[in-house]
Amino acid sequence: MTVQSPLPGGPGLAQVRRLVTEIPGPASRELLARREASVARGVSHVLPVFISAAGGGVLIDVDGNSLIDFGSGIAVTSVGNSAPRVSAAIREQADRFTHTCFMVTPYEEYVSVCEELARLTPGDHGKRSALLNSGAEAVENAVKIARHATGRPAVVAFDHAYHGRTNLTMALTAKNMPYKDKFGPFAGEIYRMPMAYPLRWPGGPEACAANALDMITGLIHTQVGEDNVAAVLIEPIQGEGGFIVPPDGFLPGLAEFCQEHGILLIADEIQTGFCRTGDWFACDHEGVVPDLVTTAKGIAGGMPLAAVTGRAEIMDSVHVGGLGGTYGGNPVACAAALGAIETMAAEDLPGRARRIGEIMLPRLHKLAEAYPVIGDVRGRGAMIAIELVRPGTLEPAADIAARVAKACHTAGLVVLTCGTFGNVLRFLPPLVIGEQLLEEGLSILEDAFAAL
Ligand code: PLZ
Repeated sequence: MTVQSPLPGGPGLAQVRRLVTEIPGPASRELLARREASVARGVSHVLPVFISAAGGGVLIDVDGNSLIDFGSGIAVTSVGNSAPRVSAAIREQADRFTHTCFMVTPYEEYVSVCEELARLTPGDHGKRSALLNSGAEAVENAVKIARHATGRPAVVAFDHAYHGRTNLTMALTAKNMPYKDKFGPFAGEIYRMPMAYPLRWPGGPEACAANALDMITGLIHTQVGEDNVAAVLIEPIQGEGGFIVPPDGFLPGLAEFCQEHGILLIADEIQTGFCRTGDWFACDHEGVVPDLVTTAKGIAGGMPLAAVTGRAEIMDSVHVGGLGGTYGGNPVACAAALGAIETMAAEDLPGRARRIGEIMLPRLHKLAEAYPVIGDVRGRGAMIAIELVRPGTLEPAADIAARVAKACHTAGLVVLTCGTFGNVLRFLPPLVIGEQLLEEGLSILEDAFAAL
């Protein structure tokens, strides 16, 4: 028997951290044992606690502990868990119908989501969208569409990139462990280029944008040939690879190069999109208008939904029946997305994301002054990270990142790590988190560094 929280989730949950057992408590430990005996080992977890309710900035576990959420289920519950408009829309839709398959008999909710995507994604050109179930599936479809529209085979991706775990998206993802190791052979015609990573750029952050653009365009010319490239695929701020923010000018330069050569620019906004970085989309920051945009995660308040949105003529170059899937744009997921998007506008979540950044960054910079193991503080809006190194060097300190994360977890703060070298602590609070809870989370982090 497991103890279930008597409370429903959503923003009505008490917005406090409260530990009533050790982490994990007895009810979670019992579920962990069942998990071990039934769930594949390859599917891992960050914290060994099982959740029974969540909302606002807290997660409640089956032992009654209330944890502060700096993870949002990996940048998904930006509107908060069980956000009222999202759960009401899900309930209403589930009571009317749960599935027809849009490819068999269509329904309005799918069309409404595509209309919202056309309105909200960068650029005011004519757009079309296709809806899918997961981020990886969206990236797969963006590549299919780009190849079809251009008649070219090659796809350019970057160092530190993450695009998913399917065969094509593993090929596009840069990091071997844990994503790719012995899962090959991988899809072909993927060409990897250096990423404009200011902290680690050999010539220093000032030279990074111009040097990286020179290298990338040079390598595409000599190793691939511009005319063979269907698309350049990039996360405008890299997520799993370490919250790497390219220097100003890099993305616009890349967009210009693509346009010059008839190469499609695909922005993977799966982690950065839907208000996370303080704009509706990270590309908005420098006014970059990609040809195709992939979205997922934050789009539907936790329901599985993803999309490819792009220039009408590119999207519509694909023959009738060339895109789809049984569940893509499921009506319940679409209703949730409409509720989530309404929440983002009504509660000014881009503004909330910027405010979160304004609160977090000064405290993190101060922490970095006190602890030279923090080699970099970076991010935008509510997508913030610190990169840990051996003091005075760039040598990654993954062991320290793991220790700090563990200390935070034990104290009831959910934080995630990331980065090619596993040495980045990332912070992705729900955008609706209360400021007191946010400050308390930062204090826990500071305590974790003090206790090192
Ligand atoms: N593109 C930019 O961030 C998902 C992965 C977690 P799916 N990132 C979290 C894990 O370890 O599996 C992601 C992303 C970017 C694509 C994806 C893939 O999205 O919905 O997980 O398929």
